[in-house]
Amino acid sequence: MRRAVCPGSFDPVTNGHLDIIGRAARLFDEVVIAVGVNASKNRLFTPEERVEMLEDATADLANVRVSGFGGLIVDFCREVDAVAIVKGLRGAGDYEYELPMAQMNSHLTDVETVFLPGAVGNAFVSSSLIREVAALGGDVRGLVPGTVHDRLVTRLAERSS
Ligand code: COD
Repeated sequence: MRRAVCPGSFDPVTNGHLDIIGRAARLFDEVVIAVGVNASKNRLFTPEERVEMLEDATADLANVRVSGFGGLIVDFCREVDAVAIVKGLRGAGDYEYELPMAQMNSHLTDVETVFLPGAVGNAFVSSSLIREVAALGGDVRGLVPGTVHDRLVTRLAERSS
């Protein structure tokens, strides 16, 4: 059984994330999506809400499960017995950000990092831009799953009332 971990903040999950998760699920026997907290980013959804949205969005992928995690991602990988961390790269900016993390994780353990090139059509999609554009009234349908879009609109309306 070769298991991989797809970590991220997923605040909220986008079609870009789902492309990477779906492709990882074809490469590995099992994929665990690890929902973490990036302290440097503003949060819109709680970790529990993000787990719920991911469970819903990946319900059709039989070998994918979702879990929250705290602490080091390599410790989580050891806990679930994963051999690899799978990350998506949209461009050079992602590579600059991800490479030192992959090197640090490789220094800490023997868990490999596997980079998958993001699909060209999703290259401009990030959770932070989705939050910003939706908050300013822009239409982000088609960039996130339908249920995520609905929850986004509801949460932003709650925040502004
Ligand atoms: N297309 C392709 N890939 C994409 C897209 C897209 N449109 N959008 C995002 N991705 C990829 C990102 O490149 C990333 O690989 C992954 O999806 C998750 O993205 P985010 O933005 O949801 O998640 P991040 O970058 O905020 O997550 C950071 C982690 C929580 C994974 C990270 O901080 C972490 O591992 N923290 C744990 C603590 C730790 O171990 N720290 C030491 C690291 S060396």
